[in-house]
Amino acid sequence: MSGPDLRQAAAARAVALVQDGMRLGLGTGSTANVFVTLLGARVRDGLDVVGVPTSEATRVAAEREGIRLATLEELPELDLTIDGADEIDPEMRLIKGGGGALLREKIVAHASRRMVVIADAAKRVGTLGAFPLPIEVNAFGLGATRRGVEAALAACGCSGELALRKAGDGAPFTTDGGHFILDARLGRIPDPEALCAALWAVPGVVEHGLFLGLATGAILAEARDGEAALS
Ligand code: ABF
Repeated sequence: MSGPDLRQAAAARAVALVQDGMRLGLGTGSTANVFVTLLGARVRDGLDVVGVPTSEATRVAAEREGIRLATLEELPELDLTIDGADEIDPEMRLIKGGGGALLREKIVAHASRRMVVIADAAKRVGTLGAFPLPIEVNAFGLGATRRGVEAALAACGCSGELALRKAGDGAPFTTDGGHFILDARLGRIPDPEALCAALWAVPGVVEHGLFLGLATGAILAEARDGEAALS
């Protein structure tokens, strides 16, 4: 059983949660992308939903599938968001943003009554932090913001390398919102709530990849006896 099979199984279960008339948040990443593809098939079978995409990549994929789209100006409250994650802990706290879409993902998740995470069960961790924490920052003042982020990390008992994310051509990676990302390799995050507050207090930090109190459910897929088991 491969990673794609597991993503397919989790996404298929999530599609079954979608009901006629729902206003949906459409996540980003390879698992969310499978969800968009499966949702497109249901839409072509007559399901009537409207989606708000969390990235330009997802917008393009959803349009290709014929899914009706809207903005949060038009639909400020959503029924359900389905999105992937990079890590999920036992309290359903998440690290997200490995794909760089964390800002729109968090805005959309916050606007949703429910947010269900779909992922390979390998994303489950006891303590968040093995996956580098993405911190989206304004390009203006990068050096000063970086120092502020380092101080916030240290104040929360986190240490590790802070790296400016690069694109394939070696230039800084730029998000859909035109910002940069600092990836913090921390190993473990002892107090995610404290770190969340400390990072938000740094001018220049636009958003970070700690999603706390946003996920209301998770569909995690793992291989068991050659089949995909969901939990
Ligand atoms: C998005 O896609 C991100 O928040 C997360 O970084 C990533 C997960 O990707 P995948 O489903 O490809 O593992 O949800």
